[in-house]
This record gives sequence, structure tokens and C-alpha cells, in this order.
Amino acid sequence: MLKINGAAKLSILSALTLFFSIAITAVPSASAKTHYHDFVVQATQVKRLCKTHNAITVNGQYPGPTLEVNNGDTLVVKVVNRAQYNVTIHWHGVRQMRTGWADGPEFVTQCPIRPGGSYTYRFTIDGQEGTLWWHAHSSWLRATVYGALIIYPREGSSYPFPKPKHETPILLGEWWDANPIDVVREATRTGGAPNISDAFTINGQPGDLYNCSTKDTVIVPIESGEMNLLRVINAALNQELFFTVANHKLTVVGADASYLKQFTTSVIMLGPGQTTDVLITGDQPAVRYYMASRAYQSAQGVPFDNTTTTAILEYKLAPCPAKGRGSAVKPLMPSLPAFNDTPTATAFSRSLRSPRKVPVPTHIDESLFFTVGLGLFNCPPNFKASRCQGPNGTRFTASMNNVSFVLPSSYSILQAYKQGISGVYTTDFPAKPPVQFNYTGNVSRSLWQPIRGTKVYKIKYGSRVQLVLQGTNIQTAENHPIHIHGYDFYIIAEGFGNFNPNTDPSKFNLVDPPMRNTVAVPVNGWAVIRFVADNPGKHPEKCQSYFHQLFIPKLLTRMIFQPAGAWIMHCHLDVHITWGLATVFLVEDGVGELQSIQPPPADLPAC
Ligand SMILES: [Cu+2]
Repeated sequence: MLKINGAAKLSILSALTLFFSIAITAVPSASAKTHYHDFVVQATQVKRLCKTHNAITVNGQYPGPTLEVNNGDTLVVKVVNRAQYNVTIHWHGVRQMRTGWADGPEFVTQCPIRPGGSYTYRFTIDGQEGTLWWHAHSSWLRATVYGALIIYPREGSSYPFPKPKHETPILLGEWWDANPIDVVREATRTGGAPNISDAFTINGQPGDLYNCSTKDTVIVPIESGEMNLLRVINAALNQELFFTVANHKLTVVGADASYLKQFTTSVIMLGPGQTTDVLITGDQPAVRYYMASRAYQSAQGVPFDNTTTTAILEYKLAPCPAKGRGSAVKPLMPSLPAFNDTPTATAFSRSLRSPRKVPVPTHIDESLFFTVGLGLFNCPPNFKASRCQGPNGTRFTASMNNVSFVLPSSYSILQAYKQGISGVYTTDFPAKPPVQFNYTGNVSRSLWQPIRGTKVYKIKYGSRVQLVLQGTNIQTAENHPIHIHGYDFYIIAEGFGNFNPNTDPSKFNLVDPPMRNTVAVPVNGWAVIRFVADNPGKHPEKCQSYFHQLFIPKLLTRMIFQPAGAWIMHCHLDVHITWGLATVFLVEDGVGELQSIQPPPADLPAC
């Protein structure tokens, strides 16, 4: 019997892939469109909670414009920076196959767009359907610089559920009654925790439970018998959120632009960066109902914004006196889980399943174990006490595998990598913690202080990666929403306490785990994710064999390549990324042009 080893198999596949890709590129899909947009980043007067602020917006809109595309389309977005801050835009969840220069995180894939500068992001969305979003990826600008990115099914195909009559993006945001850039700068100066926010928002509005807000509360109309697809996005900076609608069931159909096995729930939980698509049906008496969102706060003894944002689900036939904003008849208020209701958050995340069997990699080339958590730096000798306002005269920090990530400033990591510039980063990010300890127990103080560095982890083209993300109990245990750029991954298991390599693999779901771009690592617990390098196509459930993918022409366009480049992985709580809870996967190019990143665009900003 002919036996082909793994490497040979890979190279044969690479060659075949190359051949067929040339065929595909030569005949682009007739229906795929290119969408052109101008994003002008500018200071805009925005009044919330009785006070007007000069908020940074895109095109004067808060939240910013909603982008709508079909799977397979190309986006060309020219970003012009008319604000006083550096800015970049990240297209959260977009795979960026070969277009890593368009990913957006500052000093990782590009230098920031300086005030007065501009940069055009060009990329194609291929194999992803559902809800993503875009946001600034520079300092805390994403507090107001964000918007929805809606990906409809490929032209000619349809949803794997009945077509809803209406679709409504629900962007959950976080508002400071202050300039958020000042808030983070102050925290960076003092070393203490940043001020908590003053409101959460739905589509930019806090809603009826806040001062000076009632007249602008968002109203979502619904008709009896109609179905509405709510595309819920957690765009908050620092808070995991529960979301619910009074008296209405939510049928979950997708998350992070991947479809899910449908299930019904009364409440969903989203970490910052995550999206969830839910169907609601107008099957209740024709009156008005609040949809509401408030914190899931897993860290104990830490101040947080405990306010509740609301919008109104309003039946078109609701009696007139009860209609409109500020009406005397209040909408029905749902009950929300307690702030620390970890069992509800866990029950929700464990309900997510891919629609059918998916090709989870079973042979692993890179087995990684990263701790994620906080830390404290001792006060440096040359610092005044006013700069060490963390617990007991320390400064807050955060780390992965004891490395607190520092962004470079002279070149982006991708630029340094592709142009061979040395001294920008090192490739010694450890595959496992330098010291093993009882991660979720009472951690010795000697292990609370990480080292600082721009350390990246290099991955070979075609690697099959398993990554255990292990939360730590250093300073405060907390649920960390870990986001990887450039990839979707399967979440094959999660649990509490320390991951046990002997017993926990028996809990791995290698059949129908959900595919996401952001995993909420349970508080004082762990999550295991897997992603494939050589076949990361988003429609593996449609066809799992290379043979079929190669010989069924319709599927050819779904042959997607390893997105070579520099991909940041970070906690999506901005306070934690500020403190260094991040690292970068440096993925080498594969064989030939089509397995390599494109050349940098001519207008790529310089540092
Ligand atoms: Cu975090």
C-alpha cells in the first residue's frame, strides 16, 4: 500500500492548492462585489448623560457606520485621520488571508495613521457569514470608534434558518463621562486601575435608566408574528455583558461569524469582542418590552460599572398611549442574572455547538500552554509614590506565560519580520509557563511579577495548533476574553481550576465544537482551542475532504490559505491589553505566492 508521510502529503496538497488557486483567481466569482467606503476619523460633539464631549468618531457617527457585504466581497476603506490622536482600524474577526497589512493593530501589522494622514485598508471576506465588527486598535479610541460589519450569505445562497423579516444590529458599548484617552493615560501614569465607565449603551444610547437619556432611547420595532435577527456585538471596552429581552426567547443561530446549532435561551453572555446572532419572534402581547444589558463581573472585590442599559422592543400594534419614548406606561423589564452569575455564563458558553461534525485537527504539531492573568510590578526606584497607586504601592500589570507584552514603537512587528529588521522583537515567547505552579490556587507573591518584553511565538506554515489558555489567580482571577487575530479556532473544552493534561482531554469535543475568534476563558479556569494552519476554511462542515474540495468547483473558492503574518493574541478587556496581556503569533509564509502575504501597500504608514 502506498504510504505518504505528513510532510509529503502537505507538499502535494500545497502544489494542488497552488494549481487550483491559479484557476480560481483567473475566474473570480461573477457576483462578488467590491465596496468602497471613506472613514473620516474626527472629533465630534456627542451629548450623553447630560454632558457634551468631543468624542472621536468615524464620519461624525457614534456608533460608526454599519458595513454590509456578502460572503466573498471585497472591502476598500480609506481611513483619513482628522483627529488629534494616532489611529488604526481593525476588522475584528476578518481572516485577512494574505492581507495581513490590513489587519490594523498598531505597531503589530502597521504603524499608526498619524493626525492628518490616511491609509486604505483592502481585504476580501471569504468563507465567513454572520456578524463581525470593526474598531480602532490604538489606545482606548475604540470606546467611540466602532461599528458593525454584517456579512450576508454568499450571493445565491441563504441562511441555514428561516429568513427573518428584519435584522437589527445591537451594539453594546461603554461610555465614560470623560475623555477615555485621558482615563487610560491617567491609569498608565498612576499605575492604578482606570476609572470605571459611567454607562453602557445599546447602539450608542444608554437608555431609560440613566439621567438625560430617555428621549433618545433606541426603539426596535417588531410586528406580531414577525421574526427579527438581532446581531448582538459586545463593543464594550472592559466588561463582559449579559443581554436579554423581556418575555422573549432568544434562538441562538451564530457567533463570531460562524453558524451554530440552534438553541433557545433567555439570556446570552458576551465578552468584549464577541458577537452572537439571535432570532426573536413577535409572539407576545403587542406592548413594549425592554431589551437590557448589564455586567457579568467575574472578578471579586473589584469596582465595576453596575448600571443597566436598555432599548425598547416595541410592537407596531402597541396601544398608542404606551408608544414612543418617555411614555408614562413603562415597558416590561426583564430580570437579569446576578453580576457574578458564573453558572449562567458557563451554561451559555457550553451550549454552543457547530451545526454538524467539523474537521477538528487531531494530530497536533504545536502543543502550547499559556497562562493568562494579572500581576503587580514593584514600584521602580525612580518612580514617585504617585506613580505607584496599585495595591500596596505597586503598579498593575498583566501577562501571558509571565511575559507582559510591550508594543514596539519604531517599526511594526510585521514590517520588522518581512523586512528583516532586527531589534524590534524577539522570538523567545515560551510555549509553556517558565515556572509551573498551582495557577488557580493561592499563588506565591514571588510569582506575581512578570518580565516585560516584545516576545513573539513563531509558527510554521501548516502547523496544527492546540493552545491551552490557563487563567491564573494572581492578584484577581477573572474571565478573560482572549481574541486571536487572523484566525478562527475551535473551542474544544473549558473548565475550572487547573487544566489536567491526564484527565481533561477526555472532555474534548472533537465532533462539533463551536468556531470563534474570541474565547471567554472561565474565571480561575481554562479553555482549550485548536486551529489548523493548512486548511482553515470556514466551511469545513460543507465538505471535509481535500478530494472533494479540489474536485467540486463550487467549493474551490473556499480553499483558504494559511494567513501568514503577525497575528496578535490578546485579552479583549482593553485595560488588560494596556497592562500587557498579549503576545504575537508570527506565522511563516508557505510555498509560493499564494501561500505568502502580499507585498505591503504603498501607503502603509511609517512610524
Ligand atoms: Cu483579560
